[in-house]
Parts: sequence; structure tokens; C-alpha cells
Amino acid sequence: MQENAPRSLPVIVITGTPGTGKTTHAQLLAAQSPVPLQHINVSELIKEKMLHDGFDEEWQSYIADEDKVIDELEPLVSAGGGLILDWHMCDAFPERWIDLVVVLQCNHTRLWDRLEARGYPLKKIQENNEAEIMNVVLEEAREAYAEDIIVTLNSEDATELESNVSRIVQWIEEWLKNQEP
Ligand code: DAT
Repeated sequence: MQENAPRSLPVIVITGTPGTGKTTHAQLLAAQSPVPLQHINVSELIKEKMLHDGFDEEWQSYIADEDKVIDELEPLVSAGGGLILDWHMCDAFPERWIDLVVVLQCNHTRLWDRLEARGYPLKKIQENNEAEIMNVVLEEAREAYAEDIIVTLNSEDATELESNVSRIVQWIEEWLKNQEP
């Protein structure tokens, strides 16, 4: 296993099936973190910086070019970290970049409602719903990262959102203490 690059602030992945609450958590965490963390919505970054191989009409989504995404993010990680990486494709990031992987999970009926409200086509709702039931993102995280940096959290409601973010804030405080010489 490669050693983590030295950095003064942590790099946290917030992942999960679309609709589980990644962006909602990342925004609140960026606001409540005891140290500045930059929230990067990777799907938005892909659109903005054209880090894709075109738009898939059938799935109504951009086809991410993972190499371009990594090249775009590498300088930020190398510059000292302090990032919240918000993306459903959690296994795309090199292991050495990452200090914590938060996998959000949500009851699939609730997830269905959230994706429907977002206006996703039925096929995309079904696929994401199935992925959530099958724990696809969690399995990908387990294949890509050491078990002890993965945390699975439920994201059903506002109370869980608050407690999840408090838990991550506590983790950041511990991480910072562990960096002290
Ligand atoms: P993602 O970034 O994983 O696609 P999101 O943060 O955009 O998900 O959330 C999708 C919708 O669900 C949005 O309307 C906010 C809502 N939501 C997500 N997690 C929630 C939670 N824990 N409590 C209440 N609403 C939540």
C-alpha cells in the first residue's frame, strides 16, 4: 500500500448512490468544519471543465473521463489537501489521496422519491434504486480503500444529516490532533 502524501488538512470523500445526500452533507460539513475544507462537487466539475467523453442521452448523464478528473484534482491534493470530494464514483480516486470515505445510505423507497423529484428518467431511477439495494457504492469503496477509513452513515432525514456531520467534524478534530508532532 502506498503511504499517504503529507498534507496539512484531510481529504474526505463523501459518496453514495445519487440522491443519498452527498451534496447536502458536503455543504453542511464545509460550513461546520473547524478548518477550511473546499467542497468539490465532482459531477459539476466534470460539466464545467469538460472532463468527459460526451453526454449519454440514454442515461441523461455525462460520461466521466476519470483520468482527466484525477489530473484536475491532483494539484489540489498535492497542495495540502483540505477537500471534500462529493462523487458517487468513489473508487476513481487514488488510495493515497484519501483520509476518510463516508458512504451515505438511504432507504430505497425514500431514494426513489428523491430521484423522482429530481426529474430523473424512470430507467435511471430504477438503476440507482437497484444499486442502492445491492450496496454497489459500498462494495466499490471496500474494494478501493482500507476498511478502517470507511464509514457508512444513514441519510434519511434532517436529524441524521446533523448527527452525521457532527460525527465527521469530530473525526476531523481527531485527525488534526494526530497530525501534531
Ligand atoms: P446527492 O448529492 O447524493 O445526489 P443530494 O444531497 O442532492 O444528494 O440530496 C438529494 C435530495 O434529498 C435533496 O433534495 C436533499 C434531500 N436529502 C438528502 N439527504 C437528506 C437528509 N439526510 N435529510 C433530508 N433531506 C435529505
